[in-house]
Amino acid sequence: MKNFLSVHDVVDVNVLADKALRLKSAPFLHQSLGKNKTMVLLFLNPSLRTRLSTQKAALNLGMQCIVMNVGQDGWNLEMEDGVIMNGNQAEHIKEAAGVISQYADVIGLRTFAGLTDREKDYAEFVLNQFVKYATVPVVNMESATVHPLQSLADLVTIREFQKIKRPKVVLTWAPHPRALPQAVANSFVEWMQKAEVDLSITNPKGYNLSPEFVKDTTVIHDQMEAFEKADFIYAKNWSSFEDYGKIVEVKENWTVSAAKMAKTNNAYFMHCLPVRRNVVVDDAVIDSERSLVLQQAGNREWAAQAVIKQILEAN
Ligand code: AN0
Ligand code: CP
Repeated sequence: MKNFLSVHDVVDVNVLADKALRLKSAPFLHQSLGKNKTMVLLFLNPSLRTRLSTQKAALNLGMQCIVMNVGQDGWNLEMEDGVIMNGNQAEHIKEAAGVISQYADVIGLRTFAGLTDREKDYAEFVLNQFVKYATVPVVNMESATVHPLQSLADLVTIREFQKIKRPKVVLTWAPHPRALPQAVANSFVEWMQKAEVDLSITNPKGYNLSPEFVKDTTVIHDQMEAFEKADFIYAKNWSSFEDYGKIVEVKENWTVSAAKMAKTNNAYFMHCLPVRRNVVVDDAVIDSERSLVLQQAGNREWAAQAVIKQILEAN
């Protein structure tokens, strides 16, 4: 594995999930692997889990770890090539990535979707510019269209809690006051398509995800129908892909409630966090014993560690 940018860098998602689970039971076995190596984590956007779990994963592997909020503390970065830099951007991504690559053996990058230019976001313009100019491996810590470290942790969590060989997993859209990226949802879909689960998506009309990600996965616009017999309910808000980056009006109530969960096969509730209580999900659901949100966040450490370990071994 050179870079970890999406599921396409992974040979077998189930094998990687098993590796993460093995690290969970023996986190400090590979401390010599990262000795005298440095991981640099760059955040253009806020984070709690990704920042701490990825840092912890690097430390578990014996690495040093430097974290920088580039979006806040660094120079404003120009991402486009060939422009006259007489505006707000003081530094070009070409120099920034080249410089950071000299201090780092592995770089983690978080760069959210801008949600204004769909073509640019879906071409992963910023992530790809960074990868182009970095000379060391890059780990995606949520980019414009995907969040693979989250999806790997989600897969690990499902594998830990599934009772049957091919559980029914339902990704449901849920409301949110702000326009959020589609990255977590897209990524969950592409990982689950490669896992041994029966995946379906439920979202209101106007909130269909990109066909490039949905492929032949069933999409149901009736949330109650979709919840029937589900073993796992994965909730997430995303802004419209069709009316790109916009919040389009939804008349029905899509908040995940106890009454809706009662339609399922006593399903577990999942969410990547951070979550808005009583908007995305009711307290009664997230506080219930079927909620796996803390377990998912806990598994972020082992997911990140499995990925960084594989990169260290390959480079
Ligand atoms: C971000 C998102 O929806 O992509 C990060 C989730 C891990 N969420 C928010 O901005 C609330
Ligand atoms: N789930 C997740 O990536 O959380 P943070 O945005 O807090 O890192």
